[in-house]
Amino acid sequence: ASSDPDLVARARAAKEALGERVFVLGHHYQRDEVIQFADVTGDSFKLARDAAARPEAEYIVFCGVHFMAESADILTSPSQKVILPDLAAGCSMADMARLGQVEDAWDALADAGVQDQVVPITYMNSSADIKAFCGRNGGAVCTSSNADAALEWAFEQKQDIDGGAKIFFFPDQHLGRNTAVLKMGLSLEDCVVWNPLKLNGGLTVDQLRDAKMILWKGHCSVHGRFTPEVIDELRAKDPEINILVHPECTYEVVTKADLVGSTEFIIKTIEAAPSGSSWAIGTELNLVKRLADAHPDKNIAFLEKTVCFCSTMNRIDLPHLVWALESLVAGTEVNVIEVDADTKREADVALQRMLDLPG
Ligand code: CIZ
Ligand code: SF4
Repeated sequence: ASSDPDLVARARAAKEALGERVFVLGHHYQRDEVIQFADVTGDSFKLARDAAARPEAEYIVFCGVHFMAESADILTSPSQKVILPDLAAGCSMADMARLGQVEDAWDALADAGVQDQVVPITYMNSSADIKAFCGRNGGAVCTSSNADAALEWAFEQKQDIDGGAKIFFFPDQHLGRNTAVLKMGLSLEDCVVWNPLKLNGGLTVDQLRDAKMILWKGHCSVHGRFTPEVIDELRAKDPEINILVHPECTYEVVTKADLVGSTEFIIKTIEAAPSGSSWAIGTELNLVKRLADAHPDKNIAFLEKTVCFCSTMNRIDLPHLVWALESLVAGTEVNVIEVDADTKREADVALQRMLDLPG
């Protein structure tokens, strides 16, 4: 990486001055120039746990996006402060489900006479107020590595109810559909898509009654871009190539891939892959590049012809990190992410239900 040597020296000096008082978390989709200063790296779920395991750190500097910093604030002790080096580092997927829209949808499910059958499940990639909504309405949070366990748990919660259990899943329709159909044995017809921009989600009462999965019309702007056509082209060129993708990719892409799994699964798979093997990976480009650099004995390609970073992840750059760290050295806290007490309590209920899932 072509990090400015002056900024590298300043980040190093600031970290040294702060010592144990600061703990820097780096999401796998972060730039190399930032990752080099991370005390630990991980996906959103692992980082939330890593933050909770550092009670002695006064400050958690979260190099990732806003919803992740919120989750860290919920799971760490009240005296710890979580800092997001750039407040503009949001997540377009999380922004696709706003609390008001979800509450309107919930009311519409009541009007359709099905709300009693529904358990709300939100993906980790959602704002704290959406997690709190799930907490107070009998639901839970899930990640890409435990979505199947979360769906199973949710169906069990309402298994004896008239008409059968339903899940309302947000914000990522693809993770919801892929998990329901490919892991739980539901059919594509069991899934309907709730469009928050349409009256009653664009669905009829009959459709809601028949559905087992109500999927929010949200997606990831990075993972949603991979296409089955590129997989066909790569296979035509190299029949031995292994296609490895994240479950935020579309159903068509996931069904064509050889392996599907969370960010941590993708990393472990590449680490365990034999020397000389060929891979095309469908996930964020900073991570794919880093995997290619770390494994020069394997042929690792990106599953797209065009550049495909997560633009909001990339907002956290070395200048922002240096600014956040130097501010702490100077005794000024910047960009503290603080979830209010009520939201925290209810979101924690939904997060704890996830942490209690088997496996
Ligand atoms: O797409 C993302 O942002 C993912 C997979 C995040 C995470 O770490 O779970
Ligand atoms: Fe959000 Fe997708 Fe970026 Fe992840 S990769 S932070 S889901 S926009």
